[in-house]
Amino acid sequence: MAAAAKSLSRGAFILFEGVDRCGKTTQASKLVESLNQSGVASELWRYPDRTTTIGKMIDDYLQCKADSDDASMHLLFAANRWEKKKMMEEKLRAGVTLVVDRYGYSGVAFTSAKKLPGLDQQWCKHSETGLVKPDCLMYMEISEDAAKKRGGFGEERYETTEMQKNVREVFADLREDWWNVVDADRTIEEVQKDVQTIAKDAVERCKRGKELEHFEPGW
Ligand code: DGP
Repeated sequence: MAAAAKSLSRGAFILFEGVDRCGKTTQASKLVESLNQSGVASELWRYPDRTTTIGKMIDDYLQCKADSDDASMHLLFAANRWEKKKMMEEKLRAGVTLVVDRYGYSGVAFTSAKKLPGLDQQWCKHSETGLVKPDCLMYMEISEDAAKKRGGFGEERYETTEMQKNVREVFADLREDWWNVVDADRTIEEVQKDVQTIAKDAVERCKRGKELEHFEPGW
């Protein structure tokens, strides 16, 4: 009788997504701190990763220091995720939990929110196909009013009311049953409490050997 495949313990890929100013960066940092304190080896990752050569081109674009074709920029954002795919898999398999601030869902949401001919959601998804799929997604849902109260927009390219409205609509469209929708209108502490409960479950599932998944064609 063939031996049953042994499921391998690994770290969890926990993703935070949402519109700008939804509080995901604060929540992701706090989560990493609390996981590490409780003995779960964790790292905070962020996309775009502006430290790589590709990331520096993205940074110039976001800060409006450089302009480029929209399709090219979409592919650069995706390439910024692809260039760290191997490292991501290695870390997860080595048992490190990765708490990630934005990923391919932002890729699809921000590019398709531009509503440009040819750059629809399906086209945007192609460049993410094959990347590691998160084990847990926390969508930080914040009302337009609460987001506005958190301070004015900065200087970056996408920080306009119209763009954020479109991004919010695409996220609503992309939403799937397995997403954890977190009410981000509450205090930092209230939100963090829920975030930690959701994360704990994902960490446990991956510890027990949940298989690593990748985005399938047409996801
Ligand atoms: P952040 O560093 O999280 O504030 O992200 C910078 C901006 O870039 C933010 O407005 C969201 C946007 N963004 C993040 N990822 C992508 C992506 O893959 N594609 C596009 N077009 N925009 C993205």
